[in-house]
Amino acid sequence: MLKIYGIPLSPFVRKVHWALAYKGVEFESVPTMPADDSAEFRAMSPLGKIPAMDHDGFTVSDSSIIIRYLESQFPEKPLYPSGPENEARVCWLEEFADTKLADACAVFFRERLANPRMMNQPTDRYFHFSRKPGIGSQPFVDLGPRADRPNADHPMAQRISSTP
Ligand SMILES: N[C@@H](CCC(=O)N[C@@H](CS)C(=O)NCC(=O)O)C(=O)O
Repeated sequence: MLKIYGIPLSPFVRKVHWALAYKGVEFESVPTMPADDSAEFRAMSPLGKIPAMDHDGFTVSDSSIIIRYLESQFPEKPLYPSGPENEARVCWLEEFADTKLADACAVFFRERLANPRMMNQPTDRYFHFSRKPGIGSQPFVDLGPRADRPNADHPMAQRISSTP
């Protein structure tokens, strides 16, 4: 039996659920919070991150690694294109989505949803969305201006924070 550990609120967990649904592979979802410190979970995910996978006793973590494993085990409906160039392009997009894009979205998830609605904590008004002309819509984390923030007097921090 294939088990995926992690709560589906995590985009990385949903990414694996979606890959399995696309491939038509049945699995059991085991709701597990990030940083769960049970010995069983840490044996699968030493960094404490979700998702982790248990496939008939073989365990591994990280959404991209899990999906590469699934691609080898269940190759019938491939998720990655054939050919080294196309595969490299898709892997680059996946890496971008998992890092820069996820980090940018995490700020809004934390400040707009998690803190005010789930953690009963106020939103940090110094985080907000702005645009950089010429690049199009792009998320920025506002780091200034505020004396106790790093680079608060940097011109870019001033410009970003003054952009409506
Ligand atoms: N690169 C990892 C990222 C997974 C990740 O950051 N998961 C978050 C939840 S959305 C987590 O478990 N965070 C707990 C921690 O960092 O301690 C992947 O693709 O699976």
